[in-house]
Amino acid sequence: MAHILILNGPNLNMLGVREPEIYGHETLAAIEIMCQTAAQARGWTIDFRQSNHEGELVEWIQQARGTADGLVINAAGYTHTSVAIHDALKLLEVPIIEVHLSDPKKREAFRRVSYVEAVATQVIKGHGAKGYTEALDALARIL
Ligand code: DHK
Repeated sequence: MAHILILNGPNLNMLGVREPEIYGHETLAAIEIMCQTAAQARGWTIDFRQSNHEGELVEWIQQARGTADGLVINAAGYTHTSVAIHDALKLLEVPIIEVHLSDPKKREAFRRVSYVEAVATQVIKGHGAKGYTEALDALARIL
């Protein structure tokens, strides 16, 4: 039975009201239910978390060492800025799936750099909320 950590970065707690034309109408709570359902169907457990704080995300990634079989991460705005999250992800020896609701490469120039991409096993972007369950599908193929 696999245990998967799903991490969400800043402002993703505002999904549903935050620029729905870009991020969709689903709330983060709805996405968590989608992930719980998909994980249960595989007999997996998931730990689904969100933080607006870079250091908290770094600590959760560090704690995933030895406890999680895979990581799904939408680092949100920190994707484009955080060397600290990049360095923490390098500590993991399990598959890492980077997820974005939108496709940042098709948006403003400052979103084109991802510090997560270089350490990710796979990137899923631009598929809205279903990108999260696609990330679990990707982990199932890898694990
Ligand atoms: C979410 C964010 O909050 C942005 O800062 C990223 C990402 C894109 C998303 O599409 O899920 O640039």
